[in-house]
Amino acid sequence: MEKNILEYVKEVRGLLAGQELLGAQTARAAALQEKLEDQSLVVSVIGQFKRGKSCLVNALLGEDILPTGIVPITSAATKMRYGKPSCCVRFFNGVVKPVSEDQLGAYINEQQNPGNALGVESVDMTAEADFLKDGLTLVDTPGIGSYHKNNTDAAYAFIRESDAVVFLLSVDSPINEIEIDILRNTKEYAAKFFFAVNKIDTIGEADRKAYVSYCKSLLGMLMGADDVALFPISALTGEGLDALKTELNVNLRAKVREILEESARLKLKDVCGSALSQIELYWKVLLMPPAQLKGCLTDFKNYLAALPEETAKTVHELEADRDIIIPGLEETLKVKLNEYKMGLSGRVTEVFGMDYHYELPELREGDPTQTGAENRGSWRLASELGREYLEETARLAEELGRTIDEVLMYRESDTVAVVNRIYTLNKLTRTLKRIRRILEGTEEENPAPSTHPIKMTDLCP
Ligand SMILES: Nc1nc2c(ncn2[C@@H]2O[C@H](COP(=O)(O)OP(=O)(O)OP(=O)(O)O)[C@@H](O)[C@H]2O)c(=O)[nH]1
Ligand SMILES: [Mg+2]
Repeated sequence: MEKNILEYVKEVRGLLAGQELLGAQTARAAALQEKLEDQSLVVSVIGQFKRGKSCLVNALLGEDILPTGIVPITSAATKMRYGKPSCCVRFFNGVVKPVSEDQLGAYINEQQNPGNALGVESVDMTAEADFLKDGLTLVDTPGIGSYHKNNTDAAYAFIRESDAVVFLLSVDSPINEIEIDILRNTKEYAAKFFFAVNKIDTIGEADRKAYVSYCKSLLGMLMGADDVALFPISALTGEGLDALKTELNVNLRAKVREILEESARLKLKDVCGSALSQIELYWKVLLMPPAQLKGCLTDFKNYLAALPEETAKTVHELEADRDIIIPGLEETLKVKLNEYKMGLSGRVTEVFGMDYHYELPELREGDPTQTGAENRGSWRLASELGREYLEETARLAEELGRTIDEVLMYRESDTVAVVNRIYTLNKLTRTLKRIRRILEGTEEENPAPSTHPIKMTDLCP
């Protein structure tokens, strides 16, 4: 590609910005730009459940930081970066809670947090381990394929963010269908693979050799490569770890820029694909039989109309309608506001089948600028905070109702506005498809610019 990948990321971000229904893709393009500018590389340890991923992360760091165990355990991704030891749990509703290392299990162990009832999105940890130097993020992901489907989903969600992966097998079994699936999926997002087979301390030399030779040829076939390096290791005894570490130093740490660029290309291709699918969903809604569309809209409007009563109830239950001071109320209402936004997007998906994205502000527990008695704001009257919450939720609902009317061109009396919207959308579709083809290497850059005037076909999906 002539243009560098950062320029394409910026172009896609610019194209998507301001498109009401493409907020999630815009946010991903923005995150990709930040990642490339910061040159921050994410390497994840992935694999089927119980292969020894958490043990391997501990071994690479040289510290027993992560909980490990015999039964399905890890239920959320833990991102490790270099820094003074610290640990924060990140929840789906935007709350970020500092916890001590020994509390970690309560959030990321399937047994202590079954089905992820606490809504943990991921954990951010810092440790002063040499392996994490040079801005590397090492991630322990949940195991894939166990009875606990939420762990599989959490792992797959994180794989999308990985630039490189250490794919961990174990001598317990040769590569199976689940692992082949993981590999196929990961190839869509990660630019570099390192393969290791764990628990070699449990078998003899002859079995090791047979295992490695069998899996190496299978992996070669799956990766479309003549030769794939497969590192036999024991995360428990440390055997073979030095060879794996050397490989990671030579082919990961020393090649950050190269890996990031390739990973950004894969991820940007996915962002374009996801924006195109969302546009397709949007067309499906627009082309619904009018009576059906009207039914959906009525459904949605009824939902919005019922919200003020619900939010008033919340305020009342929290006693936020009284002239008293309630410590921590401001923080509670901020969390409720994030959850309110999550409810709105969920409902759009439910009724129309499309995504609707809200940026959720991060809410740090224990941060004096946001919470706690030191915060002057928290001494405000509950009634005032409650009123603000009611106003803000009403504004969000009204804004969403208007956006939905606009994007679905409902009750739009101005024909020019309708034509413009369709034309812009079709132009965006064509541009995204072209960029995706360039990223795939199936189209040349800089074709002669089109000079044709607007045709009827520009106005149809
Ligand atoms: N013998 C032996 N056992 C190991 C080795 N590595 C891990 N184990 C054991 O395998 C079990 C699972 O280890 P974990 O590190 O928790 O595995 P995991 O892949 O993180 O598990 P999930 O997160 O639940 O998918 C534990 O009982 C470990 O002690 C190893 O190299 N040799
Ligand atoms: Mg684990």
